[in-house]
Amino acid sequence: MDGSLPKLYNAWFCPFAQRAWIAMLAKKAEFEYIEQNPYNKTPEWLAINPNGLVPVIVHNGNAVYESSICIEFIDEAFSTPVTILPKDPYKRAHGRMWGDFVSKKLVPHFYTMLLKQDKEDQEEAKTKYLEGLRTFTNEMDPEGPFFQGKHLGYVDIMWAPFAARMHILEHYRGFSVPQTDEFKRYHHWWDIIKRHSAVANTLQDEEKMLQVYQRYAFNTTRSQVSEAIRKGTALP
Ligand code: GSH
Repeated sequence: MDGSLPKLYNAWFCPFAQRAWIAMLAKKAEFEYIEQNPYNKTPEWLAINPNGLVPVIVHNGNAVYESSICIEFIDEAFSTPVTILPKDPYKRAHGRMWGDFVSKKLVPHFYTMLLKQDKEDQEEAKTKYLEGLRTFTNEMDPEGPFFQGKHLGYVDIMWAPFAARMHILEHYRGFSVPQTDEFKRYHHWWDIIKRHSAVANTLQDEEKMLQVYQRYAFNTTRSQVSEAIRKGTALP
């Protein structure tokens, strides 16, 4: 233990970094926020994370990266009364299964929908995104209000940053979650989530966000995520 506060290397526009940020706030852990431009691959930055991606948490001289791992680390490393993953082993596994669903069945379609310039490819991504959202919604605890019940948890944190970027899809691709009965639970979930202080304090100006995502909508970004979508490989 070196006594200094844990550092969170974050980029304000990044949904993955937002996960770690929400987890820190939800956990009520003390930390130092460091705004990091992940695209500027200086030797200092690559020494912190050789992959050059945000988020990174540096705690007691050790660097932890990968947003889903950061959430779990925050939950385990800081002993506060808040727990992010449930205590029960099955519920923990259930949370991880649906966090994995977010990573594999939802997030890739978000980026595909934005990056692809061909209308047919965009429509295919919209169909898959909606299909994923339907499955995700059906798995939400019916009593809620959160995904796994009464408390903001792992799955909520995995998905909230992407739910917060729905206006980007609406603006650039005319996509929105239908206001139908089958998505009632989803809309209720988002209404609750966006007001939770840990999420609310990480939300950004929508106009500013649209500007940043222009690079995705016009397929000019060279981010590692966009290169993976172009090549059809797994996201970094
Ligand atoms: N799998 C990583 C995670 O979940 O933490 C993805 C993180 C990620 O892609 N972060 C982006 C980044 O740092 C910003 S949103 N990009 C820098 C680059 O592409 O070089």
